[in-house]
Amino acid sequence: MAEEKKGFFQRLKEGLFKTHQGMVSRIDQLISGKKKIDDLLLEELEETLITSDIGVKTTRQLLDKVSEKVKRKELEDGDHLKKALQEEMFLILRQQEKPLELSSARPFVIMGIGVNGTGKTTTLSKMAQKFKAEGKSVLLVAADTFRAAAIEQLEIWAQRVGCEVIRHKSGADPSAVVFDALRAGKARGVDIILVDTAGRLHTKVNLMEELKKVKRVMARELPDSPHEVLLVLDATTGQNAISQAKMFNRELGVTGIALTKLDGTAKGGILISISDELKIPIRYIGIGEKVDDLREFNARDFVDALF
Ligand SMILES: Nc1nc2c(ncn2[C@@H]2O[C@H](COP(=O)(O)OP(=O)(O)O)[C@@H](O)[C@H]2O)c(=O)[nH]1
Ligand SMILES: [Mg+2]
Repeated sequence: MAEEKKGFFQRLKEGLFKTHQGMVSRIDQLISGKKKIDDLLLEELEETLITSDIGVKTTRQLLDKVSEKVKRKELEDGDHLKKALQEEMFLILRQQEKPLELSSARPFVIMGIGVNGTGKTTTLSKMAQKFKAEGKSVLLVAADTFRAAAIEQLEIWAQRVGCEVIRHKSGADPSAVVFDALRAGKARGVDIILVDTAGRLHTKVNLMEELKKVKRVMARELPDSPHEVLLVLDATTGQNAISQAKMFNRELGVTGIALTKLDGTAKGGILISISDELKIPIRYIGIGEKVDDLREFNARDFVDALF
């Protein structure tokens, strides 16, 4: 078990290695050998944090906190400064460490949303696999009917997971697929329904209106559903992820976030920015393509692995 735990943490460290190099190693360079913390050092630190996508506002806030400690002579050297920074990041992240808890609702409906390519289909499929492993029955729903390939991709996942997929022909009305899925889920007493939606933004059919309709159909078929509106964001898109989140939240009301592809960026500081600016629970982080690479978000593990 200890071995397994170590392997699990080691994998997280590997997944965050680029950000470690891009941010923490640069912090190390700044502070190495510094016996005194001066304004120049703090300025350089500010630049490092901003270029790691922590965002101007959140960086400012972090630096205010550590500057106060410097003034109060609580931080004597660079190592203390680094430790303090790590703890302040932890405090921001901890506020949004709220794992997805399944209520007693059956079926429990999760609607995955987000722009194309962020990782919706893979994230929902990985979640399906995790729920399956916990002994729950799951249904995957192909409500991204825009491209035939999207439906096929979900079917391949469903085969791998060993669960059923509800689908219509490509081009069908996503609301109709969802209607069928909820009917089927209720009739069969399914535990969890995971709904994969489209993410194209620039086409004739307005995506937001389509998703709102899907949501309305869910609420009509099963009051209080969807129980989770999970927004999937791609860490490699940086500050764009924040504006996407604001837009989706305004239109649809987001109840949780999954941030994917942290393994693919040196600017994983975006997670801290997301946590601080959006105040939306962070459910999962993605650090690779394997099922185990989708992790329930844990603030302590994240900062420890990062630093
Ligand atoms: N490296 C990496 N790739 C990921 C992660 N999550 C998803 N992907 C990949 O991102 C690509 C797009 O994912 P997909 O689920 O099809 O996105 P969708 O368009 O939002 O449904 C796929 O190749 C996934 O394997 C992650 O955490 N890390
Ligand atoms: Mg997809």
